[in-house]
Amino acid sequence: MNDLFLKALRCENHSRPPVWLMRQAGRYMPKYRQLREKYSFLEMCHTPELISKVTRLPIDEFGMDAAILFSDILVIPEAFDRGLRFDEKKGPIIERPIIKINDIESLKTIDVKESLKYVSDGIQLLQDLNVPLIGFSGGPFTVASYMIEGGSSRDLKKTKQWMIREPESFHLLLEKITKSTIDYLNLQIESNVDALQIFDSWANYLSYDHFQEFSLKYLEKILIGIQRKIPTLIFCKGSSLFASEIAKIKPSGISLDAQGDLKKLREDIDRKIAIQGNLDPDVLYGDKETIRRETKKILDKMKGESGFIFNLGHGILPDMTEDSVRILVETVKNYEAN
Ligand code: 1CP
Repeated sequence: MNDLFLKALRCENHSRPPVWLMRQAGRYMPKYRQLREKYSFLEMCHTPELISKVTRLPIDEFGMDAAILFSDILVIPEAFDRGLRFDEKKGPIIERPIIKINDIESLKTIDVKESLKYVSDGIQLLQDLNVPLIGFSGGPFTVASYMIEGGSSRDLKKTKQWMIREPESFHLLLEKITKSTIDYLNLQIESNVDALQIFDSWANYLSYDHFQEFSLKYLEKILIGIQRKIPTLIFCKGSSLFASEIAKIKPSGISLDAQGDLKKLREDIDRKIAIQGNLDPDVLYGDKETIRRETKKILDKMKGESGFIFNLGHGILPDMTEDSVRILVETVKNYEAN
């Protein structure tokens, strides 16, 4: 088993940094698109054999040092019975969004062993991977935003209006999502994932104080609820701004967005906490030389650091090419750390 990633999460890695990329199993891969001609995205998420197949695609093609489970953060609203579908143009649609307080009060705790069994079955088919498997969930604030907006949103206007006007019921919603997320992550742990990442992607829509009240508080509850049984990374857009606050809840690692300077952030964050990041994903639109140069800049900056994992500041986009991903991964893997 290649354990570079787990070593780096414990801040015990002394060779080159491990590398994996957010959204590494996705539409930029022709083999993924071929599968999508046969199956809808949700069919793929619901079928253990396809979960296993898609999770392996980037590992087989590019040799990343960790695999991320193929699934989506929106399986939680789906399991809350709010209805989920994916529109080719609009993206995710929640068919029964939260529109009144009673919609929150009547949400029932998810029986994860029943509703999300397909995820644990998928994880079980991945036990022969030769790299660690990362399980995941959304952060409660981000999941709540999809449940209120009814899908993707440019401004999270409905979510923030609700949060500001009705904080009490908004907290109740976050509380309910948190409880089911803890059960869901514990199910993934029991099924044998090696690490977890929590994606509170849209926390960057929050002010500094609201971040603590509506995002961080619930991320901490999750870390406590899973009893820190396995290493857990926290990602959000805005993580380089909120890094020192995130460090206070003691995750194993913080996944940093592309805005922050890794070297400066390393000095501010407790050295027991690993950092992950943070190449601007748009660099993947560059030519070979640009990708190599920008990747090396980060590698040089972090040379000799034991708790560093190479990643992007956010996910790979569907119109990026396999060649650019290959060059990035090769550059990290061929880097002489000493
Ligand atoms: O059309 C298709 O084939 C679906 C494209 C796709 C894929 C491949 C979606 C739709 N989700 C995923 C997989 C996915 N999503 C993974 C696992 C695979 C991997 O990372 O390689 C993960 C970890 C996610 C997480 C996820 N889903 C997040 C958090 C991470 C992030 O990017 O910020 C969010 C916000 C979602 C919601 C989602 N899922 C899919 C779409 C188009 C969206 C909406 C994004 C938005 O609102 O902008």
